[in-house]
Amino acid sequence: MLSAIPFRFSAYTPRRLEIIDTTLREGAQTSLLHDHHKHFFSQADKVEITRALILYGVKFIEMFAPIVSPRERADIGAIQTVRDSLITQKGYTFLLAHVRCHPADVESAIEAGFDGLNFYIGTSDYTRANSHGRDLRELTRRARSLLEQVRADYPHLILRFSGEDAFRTHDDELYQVYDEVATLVDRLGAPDTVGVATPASVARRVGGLRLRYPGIDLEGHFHDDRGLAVVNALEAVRCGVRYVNTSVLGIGERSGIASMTALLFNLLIDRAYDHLEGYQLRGSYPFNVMIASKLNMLVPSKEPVSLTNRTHTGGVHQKAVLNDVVTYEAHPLDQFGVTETEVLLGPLSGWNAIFNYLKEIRYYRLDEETARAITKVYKTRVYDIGGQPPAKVLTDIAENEFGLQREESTKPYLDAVVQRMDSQPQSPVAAPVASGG
Ligand code: HCA
Ligand code: CU
Repeated sequence: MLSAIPFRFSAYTPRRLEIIDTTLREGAQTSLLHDHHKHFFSQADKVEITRALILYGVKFIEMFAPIVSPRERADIGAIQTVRDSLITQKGYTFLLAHVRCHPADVESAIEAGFDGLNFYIGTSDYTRANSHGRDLRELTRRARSLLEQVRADYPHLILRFSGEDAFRTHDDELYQVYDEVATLVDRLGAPDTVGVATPASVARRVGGLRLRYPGIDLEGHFHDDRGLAVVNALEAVRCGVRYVNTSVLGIGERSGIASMTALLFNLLIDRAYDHLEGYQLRGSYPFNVMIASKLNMLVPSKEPVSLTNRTHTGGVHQKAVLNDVVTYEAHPLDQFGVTETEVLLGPLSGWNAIFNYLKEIRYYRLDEETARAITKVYKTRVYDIGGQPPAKVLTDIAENEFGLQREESTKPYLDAVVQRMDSQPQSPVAAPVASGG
């Protein structure tokens, strides 16, 4: 099915940083889908993710080639429809198919109306021996003749070539392949397929490619096996890579790849403002929450753009944060849509937080001295509460042992206040959202 309003890549001026989001391809390979009994993204999920990506400002979305499964093939039309429906609002978004250097993959993608093809073929000793088993000369010859033919027959398509496992491919072997295909493609990728790269090796590899192929844009794809995906992506950007593969929450094969919102968050902190043009950063946290909920989980605690990073539990931290959040919140998370600070009532809370909670959140009439006395009792009980929430233990002590009374509510808006000191909804204060994430 061809797009209703075709658009030429040559009419688009790429920004300083173009995210190529691959949540729908690499992201669909995450084992988290299996861990949480989900297994695949439904068509409705894909449509929602596509819409969110486009509204967020992403211009390039990678998907599986239709040949992967009948279901993948069937979902492409719905994704194109949502893309087309947003053209007047957001401009054109390019849909790219991830294809092996196989004519059947290529034909299926062209027939489905993709805007571009992301070719990949294993170039390292490992992928050559265990994936396609071809020697380098044969591999190069095949890739070149396929690309030549596609370039000639479909000049409007955006073509990219990646040597899979590039970071375990010797320089001379990678160049041998890339020299043959470089003039035929719009971008060259150099994926760190198994997560072995470091910032130093990224700088070396990107520097080498930059020098050898000065006219061609580069694409980065970094796996997180060492926990370095985001830092490697940042280094790649610093060294001149324009296109970066990300997924929401960094989901992907094994521990995944660079997280989209984590990358943009770091670029903002590093003041690389020219890289942030056109991205709706405030949508970051809602986007993370959306994908997490599709995986039936909370936003992981290690995700930089998370509520966890605005949640405070230690007594010293809570006291300081209640005075001024900047004491323990260094980053502009509000600009990424994490708009609240959480102070969790727990065993480590001190009298400050308890005073604040009882007075400001629960509207008890009390003075500081009473709060200190209540805290002493609370600290002896809170470790032994069975399944009860700490807030229940605290208010029981406050009411039953200290006889605290609530303020008469003369302010009607108080009923509508939402606070999350405690995960248990208790009238008149609703606490609808589970903490964490
Ligand atoms: C894989 C493929 C890939 C492809 C990256 C790319 C990788 O799942 O092995 O095409 O640029 O990490 O190499 O995701
Ligand atoms: Cu990958």
